Formats: sequence, C-alpha cells, structure tokens
Amino acid sequence: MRSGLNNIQWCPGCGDTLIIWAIKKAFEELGIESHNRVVVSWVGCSWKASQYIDGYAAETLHGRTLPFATWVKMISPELTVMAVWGDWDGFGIGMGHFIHACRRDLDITYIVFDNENYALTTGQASPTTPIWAKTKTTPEGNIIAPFDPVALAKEAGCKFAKYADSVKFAELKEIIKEAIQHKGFSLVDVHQACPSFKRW
Ligand SMILES: Cc1ncc(C[n+]2csc(CCOP(=O)(O)OP(=O)(O)O)c2C)c(N)n1
Ligand code: SF4
Ligand SMILES: [Mg+2]
Repeated sequence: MRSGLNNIQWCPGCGDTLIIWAIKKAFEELGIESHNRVVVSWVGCSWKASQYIDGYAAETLHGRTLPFATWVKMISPELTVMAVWGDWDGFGIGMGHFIHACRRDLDITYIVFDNENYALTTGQASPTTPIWAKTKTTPEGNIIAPFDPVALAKEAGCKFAKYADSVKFAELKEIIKEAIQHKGFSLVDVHQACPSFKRW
C-alpha cells in the first residue's frame, strides 16, 4: 500500500499534480476505496503518480505498464486497475502493448499524462509532439507529424477513448470517472502543462 501527497517532487506548475488530484477525487466520488484499487506506473516524470495516490501501487519497467496491469487484472478481477503512462511510454516504447490492450478489451483504465515530450530525460520529441515544435531533438522544429491516440485506440477496438485537459479540472475528473466505470479497456489522453520543457 502506498500513500501520501506530502512529498511531491514535480516542478511548480506541472500538470501532473492536477491529474493525480482528479484521479484521487474520481476514486473518492465513486466510492472505490484504497484497498480495492491498484495504480500501475512506469518510468518518467508521471511515474511518481502511483506513489502519490493512496492504495496498492506498482512501478514497472519503461513501456511495460500495460502487461503488468493486464496480469493484475487477470489474477484479481475484483480490483479496479488503473495504468498511468507518459506519451513516450505509452505511444512509443509501449505502443505494441497499447494496441493489443485495445483489442483485448480487459477492464483497465489507462490514463496518459500527455506532455508531448520526454520530460524526465529533459525534453526530447515524443510521438505526440506537435509539428514545428522545438525540442532538444528537434532544434529547428519537429518535422514528423504526431499521430492521434484516440483515433488509433478506436481503430484498434477500444470502445472508450477520450481526450482531456488537466486545466479543465471538473471535466477531467468526470471523464476519469466515466473511464473507470466503463466495463472494458478505456483510454484518457490528458493534455498537460510541462513548464520546464513544453514551450509551445
Ligand atoms: C528501456 C528504457 N529506455 C529508455 C529509458 C530512459 N527514459 C527514462 S524516462 C524517458 C522518457 C519518458 O517520457 P514520457 O513517457 O513521455 O514521460 P514523462 O517523463 O514525459 O512524464 C526515457 C526515454 C529508460 N529508463 N528505460
Ligand atoms: S519536467 Fe515537466 S512533466 Fe516533469 S515534473 Fe517538471 S513540469 Fe512536470
Ligand atoms: Mg511525456
């Protein structure tokens, strides 16, 4: 069991903080108690989300959050299982797992902390970096168009796939609640601020 919001280590103004508050409120309003839920995360800034939300938690390898969450759901179907990823983790190194999770449609809520860059490694371009955005790896501007995670998820069989924005807190919380209540695999791709590296 993990708990605690006492030691948040994200940069001031980071959208990650709003997203975990929305997740915590969603669990609270749905009456899902800490011993009935698991939050699985990976490597990246938002990996700490699982430490800051009370309840069972697991930190897995980069790109491997969904395989681990799948295993948890299969052995403990009574638990509410949430997987939290970054945009590189979910749509880069973990892309294969993402597509197959959509197809498999197990009851897992998948929240992407989409800051459109690799933040933990100090601001490289990711699969959702907008075209022409300047990052460490695209100093002249990104020339590779990002793809649309929600469209991709739907194409792969996901029946609940939505965008959200961390600054629209009430809407974000409601979308997360809907995603948790959806019986099957659900994606919420949350756009968020990253004041340290997302400057577009
Ligand atoms: C297998 C592996 N490859 C690369 C890394 C280095 N690495 C750590 S975090 C990261 C980028 C994470 O980006 P994202 O998933 O978007 O999360 P964010 O930090 O932006 O929240 C990378 C490439 C690693 N830890 N493990
Ligand atoms: S680098 Fe960006 S995503 Fe990471 S903690 Fe700082 S503001 Fe948040
Ligand atoms: Mg990122």
